[in-house]
Amino acid sequence: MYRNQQQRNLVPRVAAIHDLSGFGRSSLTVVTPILSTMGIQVCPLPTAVLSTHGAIKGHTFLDLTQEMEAIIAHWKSLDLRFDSIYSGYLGSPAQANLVCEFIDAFKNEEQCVVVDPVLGDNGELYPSMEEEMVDKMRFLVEKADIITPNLTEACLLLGEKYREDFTNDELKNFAVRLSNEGPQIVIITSVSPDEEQNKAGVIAYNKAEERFWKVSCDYMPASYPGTGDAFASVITGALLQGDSLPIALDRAVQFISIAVRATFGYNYDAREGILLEKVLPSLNAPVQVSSYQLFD
Ligand code: PXL
Repeated sequence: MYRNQQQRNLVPRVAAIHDLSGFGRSSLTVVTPILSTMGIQVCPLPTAVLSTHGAIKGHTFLDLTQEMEAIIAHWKSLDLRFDSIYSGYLGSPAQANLVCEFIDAFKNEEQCVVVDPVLGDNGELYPSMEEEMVDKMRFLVEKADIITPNLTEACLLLGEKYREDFTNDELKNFAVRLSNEGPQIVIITSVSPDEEQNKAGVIAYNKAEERFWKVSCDYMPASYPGTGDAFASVITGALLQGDSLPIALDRAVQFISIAVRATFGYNYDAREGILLEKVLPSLNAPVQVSSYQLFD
């Protein structure tokens, strides 16, 4: 019945390999609404079920490694075609092998494989993350077309000691070294390009074009879980809609910026994440201001 889906999907379809955390706006509860709003069908392949993301004490955790194998086997039997495979938080190091197998099994020519190597933030591994996951993520990154590490994750993948004040040349060097592992496009978030004070931003490297891009925005003194998931989801959606890399970067930075501003004005427990529901419609607004620049 599904054989004729070898042709194009009527709506772009993403296999979203992330955890499902019930409360706190991260992973699938962020990925799904963002991509759906952008007109993309999300097929979740959940890696774990948690009561909340890991930053809320006492959370439950159900590892779905075995169930993933069964889900993948069923999807293979249906011959599903995915326009993108997009992975994030994994529930066990063994799942990295499963995701690699998934990519091999469902690979097609036009498809874009996005790996968000979720490992840590602010210079530290997430408390729930095993050291072994770093090696496994290195292995998974080789299979990706695009990766979206934050600066902490870039350092962990490269074996570099984390600092906040890397120079432009050091940041470029990190992006090139990561792309040498396989991905055509490397996007590093949570950086301050040009050592600009009060600016936060992202840099990106496109290996085929040998071009670097940067987008910065005003820094807000707040940090919300799940913003990395939101960022990588907008990138995935924008590229599937046909945007160029710098426009996709612009849209993702602007979306996070609006979402943080929509949230920061309230006296609110940051662990609940950005007030996504208030800003989702902005994803369908035309790009009005564009602030990307070549990063020389
Ligand atoms: O946003 C990344 C993320 C995803 N999933 C879980 C997490 C985190 C970050 O803390 O704990 C379960």
